[in-house]
Amino acid sequence: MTYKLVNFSAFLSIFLLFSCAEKQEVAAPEAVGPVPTEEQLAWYDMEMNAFIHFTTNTFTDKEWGYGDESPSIFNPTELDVNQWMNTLEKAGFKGVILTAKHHDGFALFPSEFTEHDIANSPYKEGKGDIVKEVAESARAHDLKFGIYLSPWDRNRADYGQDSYVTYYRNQLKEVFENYGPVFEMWFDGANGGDGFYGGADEERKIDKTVYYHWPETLAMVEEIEPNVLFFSDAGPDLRWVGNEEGIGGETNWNTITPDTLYAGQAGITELLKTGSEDGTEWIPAEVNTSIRPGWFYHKAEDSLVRDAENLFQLYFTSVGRGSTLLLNIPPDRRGLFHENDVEALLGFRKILDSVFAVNLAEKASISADSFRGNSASYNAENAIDADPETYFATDDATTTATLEIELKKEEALHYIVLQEYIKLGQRVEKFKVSAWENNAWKEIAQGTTIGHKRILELKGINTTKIKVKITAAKASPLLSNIGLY
Ligand code: FUL
Repeated sequence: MTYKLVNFSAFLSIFLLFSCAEKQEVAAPEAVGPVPTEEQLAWYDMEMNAFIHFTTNTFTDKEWGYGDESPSIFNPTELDVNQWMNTLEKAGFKGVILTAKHHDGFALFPSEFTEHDIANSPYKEGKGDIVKEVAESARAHDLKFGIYLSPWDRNRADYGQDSYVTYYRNQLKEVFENYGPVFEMWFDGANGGDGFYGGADEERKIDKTVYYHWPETLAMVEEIEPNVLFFSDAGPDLRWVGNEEGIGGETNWNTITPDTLYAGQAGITELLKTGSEDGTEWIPAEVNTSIRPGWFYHKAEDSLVRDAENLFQLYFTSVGRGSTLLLNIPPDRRGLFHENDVEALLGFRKILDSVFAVNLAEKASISADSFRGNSASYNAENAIDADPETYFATDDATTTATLEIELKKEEALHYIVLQEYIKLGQRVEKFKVSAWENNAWKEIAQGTTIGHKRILELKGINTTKIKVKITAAKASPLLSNIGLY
């Protein structure tokens, strides 16, 4: 008995040794160019985050408060952050970023450093703290919490002086120390202009490249929250996509060279949209837009809410182009998401669930014209195995690839999802998709970059076979996933 056991385990070790050898004999490709951090990788997987714009503007019907609004007008009488978070969770959002302070300077939290805050409003008789409520409710609904604290402050008398920067940093400390963890810090680009400024009623200009001493300010925040992602027009962790319409670049490189991104430069918005293939840093574009024309709630816009189908198209032009979507949903004067917004969000979820219910590639068979070192670790199967950690790869010298997927039977295909293994850098420059129709290949879609995720419409074509041809890449293409829906 003992003898048999020993024998069996010896056999098992030899077997394991051989199968491991087969898996390990071919070295993994080396990274090409800049690569994402762990936090950036987790951010892609979140796919959709919500933005919440709420302040005195909601009660004055403005988009940019002048800074002279009395806190006494801030009075949401039916406020229910759980209604917001419930809706977001049901709609599939993974994070939420709140305007803790917008340009008007009104703080949605009781700040030690100003009187221009919620503590001086009728909300909960001055005992309320909406930043705390949202942070707590978000966590209870499995949503990560993020903060927008506008650097521009039209209320402060000292805006433009050094003492204001100290004030701003004190408030950053307050929100990061009291309401963390914070996954994303959102810095917007509007900085300076006319305002109340403690009664001065004048125009103030600052040099936004130096005034806030960003390197020191960000280092201070990072000390409190090492994993935070900083969003701004130019990064350092996430970049603006260059428009507020919800349109990501069809060509979307996650890489960009920060030095090329100074405001006012011609073509800057196009550059933010496409990134640059030879960029020196990994700074992905975030696609931010609002469910309504404005960022804040206005009754007159109740009939102008994007509908479910429109939100679904937004998903394509953001997540489907390798970015994430940051969708603003502004609470109304009651302190609730308006019924029209809720209906659109839940309808959007229904469409997503039905479109992506069954991935036909999972049960298909797949082959490639070549794969890395003829090793099973890199064959085409790795692109349909539902494991994002395995990937199809070619030999280093091969920068093109043809993969053929054969379905079990003829199906009507509506969408193809392609994903690169971006941990080792973004590589694909050009690809084509063809379908087998009337005994011949017919090209049905094509694109440039893939990145984290690329979704293309296949318009319901009836077929048994799909071919994905990577025609150009800056190095051996690595595909972690191909999905067919
Ligand atoms: C901009 C701001 O000026 C808008 O009011 C809004 O907050 C938008 C998201 O960012 O820079």
